[in-house]
Amino acid sequence: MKRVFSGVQPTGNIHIGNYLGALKQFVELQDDHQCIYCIVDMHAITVPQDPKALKEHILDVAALYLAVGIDPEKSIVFVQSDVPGHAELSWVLTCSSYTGELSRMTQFKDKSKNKESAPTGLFTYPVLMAADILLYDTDVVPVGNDQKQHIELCRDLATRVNGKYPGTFVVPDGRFLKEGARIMALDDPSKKMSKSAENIHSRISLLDEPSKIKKSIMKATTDSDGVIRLDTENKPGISNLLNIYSVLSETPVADLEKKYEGKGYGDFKKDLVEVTVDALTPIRERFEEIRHSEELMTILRDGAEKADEIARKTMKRVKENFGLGL
Ligand code: ATP
Ligand code: LTN
Repeated sequence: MKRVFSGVQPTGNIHIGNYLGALKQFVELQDDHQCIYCIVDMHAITVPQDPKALKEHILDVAALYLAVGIDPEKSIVFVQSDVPGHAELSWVLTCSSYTGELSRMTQFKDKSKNKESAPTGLFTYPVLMAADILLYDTDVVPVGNDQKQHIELCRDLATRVNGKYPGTFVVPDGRFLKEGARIMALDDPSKKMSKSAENIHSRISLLDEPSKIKKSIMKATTDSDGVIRLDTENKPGISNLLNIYSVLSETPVADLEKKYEGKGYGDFKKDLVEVTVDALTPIRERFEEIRHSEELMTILRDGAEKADEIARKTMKRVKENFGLGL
């Protein structure tokens, strides 16, 4: 079975962009892959975090993983900082990377824009991400489109090290979802939906109450020509909503365009509220059941143990190939 690895940062409320771009694939892959899903808390501290809130967010993401359908009987679920190999391998890979290639990462450029000096962790973030992936001899990495450049860097690093020390790493492939791969912010469809955006109506979180979902969708930016048609360039707002509707209801966009021919944005948005509430309610209910349970802690502890076992084997090989240690 091919091995899958992916991670989500515990930096806030998981939104439908994370769900449709990443988590939904995580669940689908479980049946015919060996999957490892991580809560990447060490990535979260690349920007300042409140320690108490971070702990809560770690457990939130873990409970959400399970609530969307990740099954701990099939997949390994764990917290990144519970497995020391991530930090260890990250250093080894840092020494195989160049400042030039890291400076070209668009996420770093975005996040450090207008700052006189950026945190070093923000700069080396993609190297830690490469370590996450390579530590488990990963074959496939399901992620949203925004991570393409980071996956490319990971492949470059693996190939570079293998060139020097053959057989060190498995070179992984990214798996990007086309439909729904990039969900845009509801208040500004030129930006991606993000956990960290200030306006809460820019996103729909998986745990939003129906009243909040309604408010955010009804407020969503559209355009003035009143036609419900997919046209990302000229009608980014409606196209984004169509895309969300389509993936949540598993209906092709063309069918939706037909269904709403001659209808207004108001009707369309009302139906989208219903579709969204129907899709998210079972997730919210399951989340409430497990978030404060002892079961969740046991799953994370077991997960870390299993992950560590794989990580140790890789680190042994890496250290041997690099000539590190005794
Ligand atoms: P932030 O915007 O605060 O940096 P984020 O929302 O991008 O965070 P991550 O934890 O970085 O969240 O991402 C988790 C997963 O969700 C990744 O695989 C990422 O590619 C995917 N993802 C994030 N935002 C979107 C989006 N708007 N549309 C589709 N996928 C997304
Ligand atoms: N950088 C990713 C989160 C992430 C990740 C990973 C995804 C950290 N390590 C390893 C896949 C594999 C993000 O911001 N979405």
